[in-house]
Amino acid sequence: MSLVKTITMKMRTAVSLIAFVLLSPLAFAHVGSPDVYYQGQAGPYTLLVIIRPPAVIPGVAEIEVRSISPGVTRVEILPLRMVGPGAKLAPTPDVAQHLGDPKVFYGKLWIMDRGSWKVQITVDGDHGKAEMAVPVAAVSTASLGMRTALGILLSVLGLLLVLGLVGIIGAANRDAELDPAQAPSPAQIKRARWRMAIAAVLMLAVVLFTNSWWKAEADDTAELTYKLPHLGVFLAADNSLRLQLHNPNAVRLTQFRTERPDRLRLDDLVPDHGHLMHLFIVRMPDMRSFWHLHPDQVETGEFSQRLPAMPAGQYRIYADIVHHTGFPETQVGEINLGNDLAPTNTRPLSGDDSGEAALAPSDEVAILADGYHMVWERDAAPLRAKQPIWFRFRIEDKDGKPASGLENYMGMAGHAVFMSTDGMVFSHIHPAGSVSMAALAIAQGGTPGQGMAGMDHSAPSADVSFLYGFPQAGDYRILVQVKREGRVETGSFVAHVGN
Ligand SMILES: [Cu+2]
Repeated sequence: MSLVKTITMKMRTAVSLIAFVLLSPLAFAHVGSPDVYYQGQAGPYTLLVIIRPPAVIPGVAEIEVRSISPGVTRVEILPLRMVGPGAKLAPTPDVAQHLGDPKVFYGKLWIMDRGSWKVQITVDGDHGKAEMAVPVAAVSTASLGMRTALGILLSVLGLLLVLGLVGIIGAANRDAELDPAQAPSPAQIKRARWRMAIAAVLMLAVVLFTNSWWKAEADDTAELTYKLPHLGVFLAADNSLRLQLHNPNAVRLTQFRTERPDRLRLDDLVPDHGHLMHLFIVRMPDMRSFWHLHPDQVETGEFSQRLPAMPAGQYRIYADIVHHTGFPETQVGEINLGNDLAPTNTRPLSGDDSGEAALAPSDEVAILADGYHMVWERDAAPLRAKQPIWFRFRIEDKDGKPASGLENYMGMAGHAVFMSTDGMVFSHIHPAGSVSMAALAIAQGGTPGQGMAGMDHSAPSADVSFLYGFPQAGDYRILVQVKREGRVETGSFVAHVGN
């Protein structure tokens, strides 16, 4: 590694450290909900993992591993690139530390580069060693200006350094050969002044050069800040919804400075639980008309879906996709339906598509379209932001008995959307947590097509639970989808989240 590169990295590290202190995490895939919550198996051990990625890369991710199974004595954590050579070049893992509770292990990891990462977790305990990998997408969500006070301080110190150096050069040329108390000759003074002038010009050149170098670095970094992609949305006469993916984000192909930032690709999408795109269309602000569709890719970056008969309104659109690196994105858009879409000019729901036109939100018991009930089995504890919470729901028949006939919906017992009522937070969640199932498959060394692996293929029971943590306080809606006797049912719940 060259000296310049080393210095650059150190400077960047310092900048991002400052940024980490100043910034709270903003938007990301999922929208506005960057933290990872995942529960899964490391061999015989069940672990609940929370990863809080930094707001600026390079930066520090916080990792919390809670052992649900007894007997875990040691946890090691290691950040690795999801794909490419970096995925194999493992640095030495960090040992996660206890903070009080012996079942909770905590550590911090430096994420040095933007993109698709995984945290490799090695546990040791009563049943021997085992491993699991949890995907995490690392992006900078902001680049920061320097604080004015710090800027002034550094400018003054810099100026003092420059003046000091010029002064030293002057003194050396004027006084170095003199005896104590001897006055310099006019010729020596003149020579010293000349050399001070030359030194000042050289120093000015150095300052200007480093300033432009710094600016180039800052511009590169700013270009790599993650921007929320906004879909191009167009509704054709036959009520086909056309979606043009937006690609505003640059990536650096390798960490080396010689590689200029490049665009993310759109020709590299991989299916996530069976579909290249999971499209959610939610009428705002009432959130009563809710649709979960799976458009077809008609061209690179272009998707199309004939809509079902939807009621008029202003709709928010969220499109979940996953890149081949396991990097998940949610693209957002809007569409205004001036009139109800006529049943004669629409396509009835089919396949995995689902939705409801008039969902009544409830606090605890949602009445489903088939007359069954979905009960949110919540305790009295208030909901708080940034806490991992198991959201448990039970499907009951009209007599209040656990429902039979539940089926897997796209390979899982259920799918849930956690969405803030202002639409600024949107997360598509599964029983295992907030990770993209395709990314999880890649992290565990499989292909995204195996995104169904590790899921329970047996017929689900009447209980379904989801692991999630709200990113911030506010009002949310939880939209829970299960499949029973061939029909997808959606329950809508109101959640008030405090700090
Ligand atoms: Cu899903």
